[in-house]
Amino acid sequence: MQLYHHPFSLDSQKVRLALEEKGIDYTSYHVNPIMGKNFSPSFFRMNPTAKLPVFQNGSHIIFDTVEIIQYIERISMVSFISDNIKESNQEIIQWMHKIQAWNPKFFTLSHVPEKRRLQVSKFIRRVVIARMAESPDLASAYHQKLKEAYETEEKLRDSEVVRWSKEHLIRLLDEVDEQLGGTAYLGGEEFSMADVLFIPVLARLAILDLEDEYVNSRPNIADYWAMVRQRPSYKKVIGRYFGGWKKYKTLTKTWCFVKIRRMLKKY
Ligand SMILES: N[C@@H](CCC(=O)N[C@@H](CS)C(=O)NCC(=O)O)C(=O)O
Repeated sequence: MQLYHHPFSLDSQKVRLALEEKGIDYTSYHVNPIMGKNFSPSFFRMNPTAKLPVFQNGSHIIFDTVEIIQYIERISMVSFISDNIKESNQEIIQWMHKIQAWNPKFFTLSHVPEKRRLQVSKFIRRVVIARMAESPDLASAYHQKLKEAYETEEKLRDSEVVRWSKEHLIRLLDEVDEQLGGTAYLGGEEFSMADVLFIPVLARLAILDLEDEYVNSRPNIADYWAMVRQRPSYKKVIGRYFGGWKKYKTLTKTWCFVKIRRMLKKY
């Protein structure tokens, strides 16, 4: 089994947490979207949306995060890899879809300093154009991604889009906080795939330095966040890259790469 993913990608974090929790071995391929690696022809040919993660088992390729996680659950049940071999119940599945319905894109980008965001966006567009010149047969799919990049910039200028994304997040957090007032985890007293989908949302808020506003202001979520960060899966998938000072190292490394490539005009 192969997973194409990146530590920066929230949906990749969800799938990797599921794989770690279920103890499933896989071959890992890092595809850094900030460096535009998701546009390299070999990856783009397999996945013309260029989105991460992508899970491959033989000829079976899955692009949807919830579907990948449910597939991982089924594999772990069939092979009895994990001690926790219960399939997610309807309540857990409902939580998974509710969490997945919040798209972190506009919220995240609206918290990145505008100058840096525009520089990265321009760099990625240049990468797309360079890859298009190398593989003209993929031109229409590359054009689609360029169009999406311009649309994203336009939407970010619309305060309503950003406000709507923030309100959606607040509704989700309030609902989770209420649930965690009665149970230790999202789906009940046991850790489940609903938690696997939710933990990266909290990690994203921490990376954006928004913990006080969104996490610590909700006591049940704050306690839960302190508890789930102790899990080995969290430490391996997220903590290793973004725990404490490490996030500065991780983000600076990528930023320097983009800056050098821009200077050298090497896309
Ligand atoms: N098909 C995925 C979409 C995942 C997704 O939006 N991935 C983001 C990162 S978390 C991405 O790869 N963005 C890069 C791009 O849109 O070019 C799902 O809905 O489960």
